[in-house]
Amino acid sequence: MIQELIIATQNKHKIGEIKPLFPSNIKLIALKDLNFSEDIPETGATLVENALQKARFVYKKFGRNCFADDTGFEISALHGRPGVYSARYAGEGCTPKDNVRKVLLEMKDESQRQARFCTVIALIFDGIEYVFEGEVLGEILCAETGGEGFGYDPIFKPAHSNLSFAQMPLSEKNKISHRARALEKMLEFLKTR
Ligand code: ITT
Repeated sequence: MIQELIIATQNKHKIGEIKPLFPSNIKLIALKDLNFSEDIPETGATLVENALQKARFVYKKFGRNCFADDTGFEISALHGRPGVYSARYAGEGCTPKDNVRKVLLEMKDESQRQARFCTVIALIFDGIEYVFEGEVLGEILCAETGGEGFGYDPIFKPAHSNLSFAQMPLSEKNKISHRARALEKMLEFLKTR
């Protein structure tokens, strides 16, 4: 039987990454398919709170199974920043490029360059909430490198790779990414439903 699942995001890059990882027996429904184009509030203090807040918002509105992704980019030398503030690190209304520039500036003279991406997926299935997490460890590059991907991808090089996320084709990023790992756990869970 085909299951339907709403993806509770307005970020088209996330949808582009998630879609190819879905099996054909699950139909992914985007918010734009439901003519819903508003930003979903995310005011929590953690990725888990934000993911749950977004999923609950969409579940309340449509009353259908759904999941949300909240992702943070955490840099050790910056004590975990941008973290939960990854989308608006350079200030309200900033662009992803502004965020990248701010990080590069803050990291200019820093030799300790460890960083990680973490994705929390909150799923609401038949009215019950589930949370899945994925991470990828790596380091901050000294300059933007590559034109693929989105957000902080041009300045992140995963461990054991010679390429930044933005130098990889999507199929490569999707083998190791934070998002793919969290999604894999959710898809394993859905197999049991
Ligand atoms: P939704 O809340 O509508 O899902 P968003 O863009 O606000 O979209 P997040 O709060 O989860 O999503 O993400 C925060 C920011 O982190 C996002 O705007 C990107 O710039 C960045 N980001 C998220 N996932 C990323 C990835 O896989 N690679 C690089 N940057 C990423």
